[in-house]
Amino acid sequence: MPTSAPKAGARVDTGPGLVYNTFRTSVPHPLNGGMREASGGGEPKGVHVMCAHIRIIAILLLVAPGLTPATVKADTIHVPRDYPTIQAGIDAAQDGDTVLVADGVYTGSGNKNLDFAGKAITVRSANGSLRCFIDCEDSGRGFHFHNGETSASVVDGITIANGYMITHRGGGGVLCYYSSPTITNCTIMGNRAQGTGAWGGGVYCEGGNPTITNCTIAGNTAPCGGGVACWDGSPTITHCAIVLNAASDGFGGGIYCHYSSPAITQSTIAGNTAQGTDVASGGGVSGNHSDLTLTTCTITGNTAHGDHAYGGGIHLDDSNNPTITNCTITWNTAYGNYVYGGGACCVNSNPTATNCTITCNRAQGYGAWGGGVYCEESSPTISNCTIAGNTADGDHSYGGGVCVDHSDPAITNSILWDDTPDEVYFYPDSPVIAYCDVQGGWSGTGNIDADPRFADPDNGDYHFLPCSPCIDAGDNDAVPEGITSDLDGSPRFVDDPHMADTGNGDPPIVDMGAYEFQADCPGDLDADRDVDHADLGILLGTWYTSDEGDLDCDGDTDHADLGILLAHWGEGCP
Ligand SMILES: [Ca+2]
Ligand SMILES: [Ca+2]
Ligand SMILES: [Ca+2]
Ligand SMILES: [Ca+2]
Repeated sequence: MPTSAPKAGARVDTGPGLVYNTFRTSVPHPLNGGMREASGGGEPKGVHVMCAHIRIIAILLLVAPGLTPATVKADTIHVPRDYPTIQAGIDAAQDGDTVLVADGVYTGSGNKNLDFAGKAITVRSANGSLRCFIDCEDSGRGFHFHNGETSASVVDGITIANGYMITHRGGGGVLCYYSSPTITNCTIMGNRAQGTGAWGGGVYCEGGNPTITNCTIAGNTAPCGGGVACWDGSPTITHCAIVLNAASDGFGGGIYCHYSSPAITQSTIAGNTAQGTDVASGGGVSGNHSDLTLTTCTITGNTAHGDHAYGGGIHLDDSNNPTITNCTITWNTAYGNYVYGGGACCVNSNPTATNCTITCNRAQGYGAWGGGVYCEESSPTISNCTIAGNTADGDHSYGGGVCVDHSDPAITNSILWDDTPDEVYFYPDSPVIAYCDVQGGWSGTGNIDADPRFADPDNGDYHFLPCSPCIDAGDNDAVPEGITSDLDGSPRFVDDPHMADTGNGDPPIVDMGAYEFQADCPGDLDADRDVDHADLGILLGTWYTSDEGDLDCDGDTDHADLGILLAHWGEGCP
């Protein structure tokens, strides 16, 4: 093996059967404002033909007299049985073939910097990613897609670990350059991208739309996008865990996207860190000029830390139309000197957030604005969100729930409760807030100031107990088009016959907050979906003394409520 990288354009013989081909292009890079180096080279390309005769024999059999081959059967090429390395298997494969990789730890030349060369093939482990491990040994990356691969180029069930790329375009584990492969059931962990313009410690996508499903992307690092970065591309990320990644220049600990529109669905983005000296943004997700879509994701325990820190969970900058639906944004932290948005921060952006809980996030610093949400020069549309238990903490801290700075948000059907030091802070103009439950009160149509009766907020359960004043109190017209279910996936429009319809629209009236009260478990006072001794204990313990045992929502606990409970005694709920 050579001890130094080959020169640009060089063709370097490295020994029997191995040839390096290199090329370079230059592309403008938004971080350094100039040109950066790109290399598609350096990868060994194994030249193996020893099994060609097997393929020829197979074809001859198929076309032999008496046989009528409707289609040529796809081959399965076994590594290492048929070919000693994964690359050799790929080189021998044709479109439609599968390279089946046996259990083992794969290292060294031919087992990293793997190049599909545009083939529509599948590289799959025999027994899943826990048993099939590419160890890049801190030199090179796992896969490099750069020949216009489509979703028919598939990596399935492989662990890609300990990749390390320096100075080249990023992608410590996987680089997709104007390619759109499918990466599924993979574990991409402990990879690093380093150097100016090196993005995506785990995966970097530039100019393509890869599909990433059922993957764990963990413990990767890069200057930007510790787990995943995309630029001018729109990857689809589904059922993934993007955890414990770090961005060392402070942009997007979990995911960083730039001029991209990724669709991230049913994924967990947790425990990631964006750490910058001056600026840190998006501990979990950072989007710049990006209309990302986050749907049914949990964004939790992420951190942005810098002198100026923006968005512990999510940061959106110059992004016109991001969509955040059915997401749980909780326990994220932004801290530093000047801090903007513990849960989410939007600057010159207009996201639509629906059916989200934004809870227990924290902005902490000398000046901390927006424990839950901070928006600046932005017009977010926030509807049916539960914003609770967030904290802005510091000498000059404002907007425990929401901080509105030269912005024009529309906040409807939402709950702002138990945030510290306050629910809403604005400068200079008051936001439009309607059909919301705001602790301390807020002027606006349909707003209330009443205990929302969360089931168990101390343990993160923001469903309603019976007779919550938020039930049937929202504005049907404020629910974005196409929203028919709540954060649980349960119906969004449900009537509770015990609650007056105090909201707006034709019944059933939408509730405030992220969860719709389903009214399908009468008698259940503790929201654990049954009617048993615990519920009876609550009712009898508050008999004529408070409304905690109220089931018919008339403000007391009496025989009528006991009657409802006993009528459903012993029932489980759907
Ligand atoms: Ca309702
Ligand atoms: Ca009702
Ligand atoms: Ca119960
Ligand atoms: Ca009652």
